[in-house]
Amino acid sequence: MVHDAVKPELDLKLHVSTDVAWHTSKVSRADRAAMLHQESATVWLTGLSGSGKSTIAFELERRLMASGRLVFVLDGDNIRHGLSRDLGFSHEDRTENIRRIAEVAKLFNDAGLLVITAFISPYQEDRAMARQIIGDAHFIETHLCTDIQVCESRDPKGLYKKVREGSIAEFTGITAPYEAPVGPELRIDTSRMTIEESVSEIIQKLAS
Ligand code: ADX
Repeated sequence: MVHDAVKPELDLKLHVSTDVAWHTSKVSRADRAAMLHQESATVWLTGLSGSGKSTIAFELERRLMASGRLVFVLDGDNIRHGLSRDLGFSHEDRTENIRRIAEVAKLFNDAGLLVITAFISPYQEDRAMARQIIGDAHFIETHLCTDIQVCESRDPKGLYKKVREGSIAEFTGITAPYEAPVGPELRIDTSRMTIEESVSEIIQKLAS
Protein backbone atom coordinates (compact mmCIF):
# COMPACT_ATOMS: atom_id res chain seq x y z
CA MET A 1 0.00 0.00 0.00
CA VAL A 2 1.27 3.50 -0.78
CA HIS A 3 1.29 5.60 2.36
CA ASP A 4 1.06 9.20 1.20
CA ALA A 5 1.27 10.90 4.60
CA VAL A 6 5.07 10.60 4.65
CA LYS A 7 7.72 10.24 2.01
CA PRO A 8 9.83 7.41 3.42
CA GLU A 9 12.49 7.80 0.76
CA LEU A 10 13.09 11.35 2.00
CA ASP A 11 13.02 10.55 5.69
CA LEU A 12 16.41 9.76 7.15
CA LYS A 13 14.90 8.12 10.20
CA LEU A 14 12.51 5.89 8.30
CA HIS A 15 14.73 4.91 5.41
CA VAL A 16 17.36 2.47 6.59
CA SER A 17 18.62 0.05 3.99
CA THR A 18 18.70 -3.58 5.01
CA ASP A 19 20.45 -6.55 3.44
CA VAL A 20 23.28 -4.48 2.08
CA ALA A 21 26.97 -4.92 2.81
CA TRP A 22 29.88 -2.48 2.81
CA HIS A 23 32.68 -3.31 0.34
CA THR A 24 36.08 -1.91 1.18
CA SER A 25 38.23 -0.45 -1.61
CA LYS A 26 41.83 -1.54 -1.96
CA VAL A 27 42.71 2.11 -2.67
CA SER A 28 42.78 4.39 0.37
CA ARG A 29 42.11 8.08 0.74
CA ALA A 30 45.82 8.45 1.52
CA ASP A 31 46.74 6.68 -1.77
CA ARG A 32 44.63 9.16 -3.72
CA ALA A 33 46.01 12.11 -1.74
CA ALA A 34 49.56 10.98 -2.58
CA MET A 35 48.70 10.63 -6.26
CA LEU A 36 47.00 14.03 -6.49
CA HIS A 37 49.46 15.81 -4.16
CA GLN A 38 46.59 17.28 -2.15
CA GLU A 39 44.56 16.62 0.96
CA SER A 40 40.86 16.67 0.23
CA ALA A 41 38.44 18.77 2.26
CA THR A 42 35.07 20.46 1.95
CA VAL A 43 34.69 24.22 2.23
CA TRP A 44 31.06 24.53 3.29
CA LEU A 45 29.79 28.02 2.46
CA THR A 46 26.59 29.02 4.25
CA GLY A 47 24.72 32.31 4.17
CA LEU A 48 21.68 34.15 2.89
CA SER A 49 20.67 34.36 -0.75
CA GLY A 50 22.79 37.19 -2.18
CA SER A 51 25.53 36.86 0.43
CA GLY A 52 28.05 35.91 -2.25
CA LYS A 53 28.26 32.11 -1.92
CA SER A 54 28.28 31.25 -5.64
CA THR A 55 30.56 34.16 -6.56
CA ILE A 56 33.11 33.19 -3.94
CA ALA A 57 32.78 29.46 -4.64
CA PHE A 58 33.55 29.80 -8.35
CA GLU A 59 36.37 32.30 -7.83
CA LEU A 60 37.86 30.04 -5.15
CA GLU A 61 37.58 27.10 -7.56
CA ARG A 62 39.34 29.09 -10.29
CA ARG A 63 42.19 30.16 -7.99
CA LEU A 64 42.71 26.68 -6.54
CA MET A 65 42.70 25.09 -10.00
CA ALA A 66 45.24 27.70 -11.16
CA SER A 67 47.50 26.62 -8.30
CA GLY A 68 47.29 22.98 -9.39
CA ARG A 69 44.52 21.70 -7.15
CA LEU A 70 41.70 19.46 -8.32
CA VAL A 71 38.52 21.11 -7.05
CA PHE A 72 34.78 21.04 -7.73
CA VAL A 73 31.91 23.35 -6.77
CA LEU A 74 28.53 22.01 -5.69
CA ASP A 75 26.25 25.02 -6.10
CA GLY A 76 22.70 25.31 -4.71
CA ASP A 77 20.97 26.62 -7.82
CA ASN A 78 22.85 24.18 -10.08
CA ILE A 79 22.14 21.15 -7.93
CA ARG A 80 18.47 22.09 -7.86
CA HIS A 81 18.50 21.69 -11.67
CA GLY A 82 19.43 18.02 -11.33
CA LEU A 83 20.18 15.98 -8.22
CA SER A 84 17.69 17.94 -6.08
CA ARG A 85 15.20 18.89 -8.78
CA ASP A 86 12.44 17.10 -6.87
CA LEU A 87 12.93 19.25 -3.76
CA GLY A 88 11.35 22.54 -2.72
CA PHE A 89 12.07 24.87 0.19
CA SER A 90 10.17 23.34 3.11
CA HIS A 91 12.31 22.55 6.15
CA GLU A 92 12.05 18.85 5.31
CA ASP A 93 13.15 19.34 1.69
CA ARG A 94 16.05 21.58 2.65
CA THR A 95 17.23 18.93 5.13
CA GLU A 96 17.12 16.30 2.38
CA ASN A 97 18.93 18.66 0.00
CA ILE A 98 21.75 19.17 2.50
CA ARG A 99 21.95 15.44 3.28
CA ARG A 100 22.38 14.64 -0.44
CA ILE A 101 25.02 17.33 -0.90
CA ALA A 102 26.93 16.20 2.16
CA GLU A 103 26.96 12.63 0.84
CA VAL A 104 28.16 13.80 -2.59
CA ALA A 105 30.82 16.03 -1.01
CA LYS A 106 32.00 13.06 1.05
CA LEU A 107 32.25 10.88 -2.06
CA PHE A 108 34.18 13.58 -3.92
CA ASN A 109 36.48 14.02 -0.91
CA ASP A 110 37.00 10.25 -0.81
CA ALA A 111 37.89 10.45 -4.50
CA GLY A 112 40.56 13.02 -3.61
CA LEU A 113 38.91 16.27 -4.72
CA LEU A 114 38.64 19.50 -2.83
CA VAL A 115 34.96 20.42 -2.67
CA ILE A 116 33.34 23.81 -2.27
CA THR A 117 29.63 23.83 -1.48
CA ALA A 118 27.40 26.89 -1.92
CA PHE A 119 24.07 26.27 -0.21
CA ILE A 120 22.07 28.53 2.06
CA SER A 121 21.92 25.56 4.47
CA PRO A 122 19.95 27.64 6.98
CA TYR A 123 19.49 25.07 9.75
CA GLN A 124 22.17 24.45 12.38
CA GLU A 125 21.10 20.83 12.73
CA ASP A 126 21.47 20.19 8.98
CA ARG A 127 24.96 21.70 8.91
CA ALA A 128 25.87 19.54 11.92
CA MET A 129 24.63 16.54 9.94
CA ALA A 130 26.79 17.59 6.97
CA ARG A 131 29.81 17.95 9.28
CA GLN A 132 29.15 14.48 10.64
CA ILE A 133 28.78 12.90 7.17
CA ILE A 134 31.87 14.63 5.72
CA GLY A 135 33.96 14.33 8.90
CA ASP A 136 34.92 17.10 11.29
CA ALA A 137 38.58 17.05 10.23
CA HIS A 138 37.71 17.80 6.59
CA PHE A 139 34.88 20.29 7.12
CA ILE A 140 35.54 24.03 6.89
CA GLU A 141 32.29 25.77 7.71
CA THR A 142 32.47 29.28 6.29
CA HIS A 143 29.72 31.69 7.20
CA LEU A 144 29.16 34.49 4.71
CA CYS A 145 27.67 36.78 7.33
CA THR A 146 26.67 39.61 5.01
CA ASP A 147 23.71 41.59 6.43
CA ILE A 148 20.31 40.85 4.99
CA GLN A 149 19.92 44.53 4.06
CA VAL A 150 23.01 44.25 1.86
CA CYS A 151 21.81 40.95 0.34
CA GLU A 152 18.42 42.48 -0.39
CA SER A 153 19.96 45.60 -1.95
CA ARG A 154 22.13 43.39 -4.20
CA ASP A 155 19.17 41.14 -5.09
CA PRO A 156 21.12 39.53 -7.98
CA LYS A 157 18.23 37.26 -9.04
CA GLY A 158 15.37 39.66 -8.22
CA LEU A 159 14.10 37.20 -5.61
CA TYR A 160 13.84 39.60 -2.65
CA LYS A 161 11.65 41.83 -4.83
CA LYS A 162 9.42 38.86 -5.60
CA VAL A 163 9.24 37.96 -1.90
CA ARG A 164 8.18 41.53 -1.03
CA GLU A 165 5.51 41.26 -3.74
CA GLY A 166 4.32 38.05 -2.09
CA SER A 167 5.09 35.67 -4.95
CA ILE A 168 7.72 33.53 -3.15
CA ALA A 169 6.93 31.78 0.14
CA GLU A 170 9.30 30.47 2.83
CA PHE A 171 12.16 32.71 1.70
CA THR A 172 15.22 32.47 3.93
CA GLY A 173 15.80 35.52 6.10
CA ILE A 174 12.36 36.98 5.41
CA THR A 175 9.65 34.36 5.80
CA ALA A 176 11.84 31.38 6.72
CA PRO A 177 14.63 31.24 9.31
CA TYR A 178 18.38 31.45 8.91
CA GLU A 179 20.21 30.05 11.92
CA ALA A 180 23.69 31.59 11.94
CA PRO A 181 26.56 29.21 12.71
CA VAL A 182 27.77 29.43 16.31
CA GLY A 183 31.40 28.37 15.85
CA PRO A 184 32.24 28.29 12.14
CA GLU A 185 35.85 27.78 11.05
CA LEU A 186 35.60 31.08 9.16
CA ARG A 187 33.32 34.09 9.07
CA ILE A 188 33.43 36.46 6.10
CA ASP A 189 31.42 39.64 5.56
CA THR A 190 31.40 40.13 1.80
CA SER A 191 30.22 43.73 2.20
CA ARG A 192 33.50 44.61 3.93
CA MET A 193 35.94 42.60 1.81
CA THR A 194 36.53 42.20 -1.89
CA ILE A 195 35.94 38.85 -3.56
CA GLU A 196 39.72 38.44 -3.91
CA GLU A 197 40.28 39.12 -0.19
CA SER A 198 37.50 36.74 0.80
CA VAL A 199 38.90 33.98 -1.40
CA SER A 200 42.42 34.58 -0.06
CA GLU A 201 41.15 34.12 3.53
CA ILE A 202 39.70 30.75 2.62
CA ILE A 203 42.86 29.67 0.80
CA GLN A 204 44.88 30.67 3.88
CA LYS A 205 42.57 28.60 6.07
CA LEU A 206 42.94 25.60 3.75
CA ALA A 207 46.72 25.89 4.00
CA SER A 208 46.76 26.08 7.82
S1 ADX B 1 18.90 25.38 0.89
O1 ADX B 1 18.11 26.13 1.89
O2 ADX B 1 18.32 24.08 0.57
O3 ADX B 1 20.32 25.28 1.29
P1 ADX B 1 19.75 26.16 -1.73
O4 ADX B 1 21.06 26.82 -1.45
O5 ADX B 1 19.75 24.77 -2.26
O6 ADX B 1 18.82 26.29 -0.42
O7 ADX B 1 18.94 27.03 -2.80
C1 ADX B 1 18.83 28.40 -2.59
C2 ADX B 1 18.59 29.12 -3.90
O8 ADX B 1 17.29 28.82 -4.38
C3 ADX B 1 18.61 30.62 -3.66
O9 ADX B 1 19.89 31.16 -3.96
C4 ADX B 1 17.57 31.15 -4.59
O10 ADX B 1 18.16 31.40 -5.85
C5 ADX B 1 16.62 29.99 -4.79
N1 ADX B 1 15.34 30.06 -4.02
C6 ADX B 1 14.12 29.92 -4.57
N2 ADX B 1 13.16 29.94 -3.64
C7 ADX B 1 13.78 30.10 -2.43
C8 ADX B 1 13.33 30.19 -1.09
N3 ADX B 1 12.02 30.12 -0.77
N4 ADX B 1 14.24 30.37 -0.09
C9 ADX B 1 15.54 30.44 -0.40
N5 ADX B 1 16.05 30.36 -1.66
C10 ADX B 1 15.18 30.19 -2.67
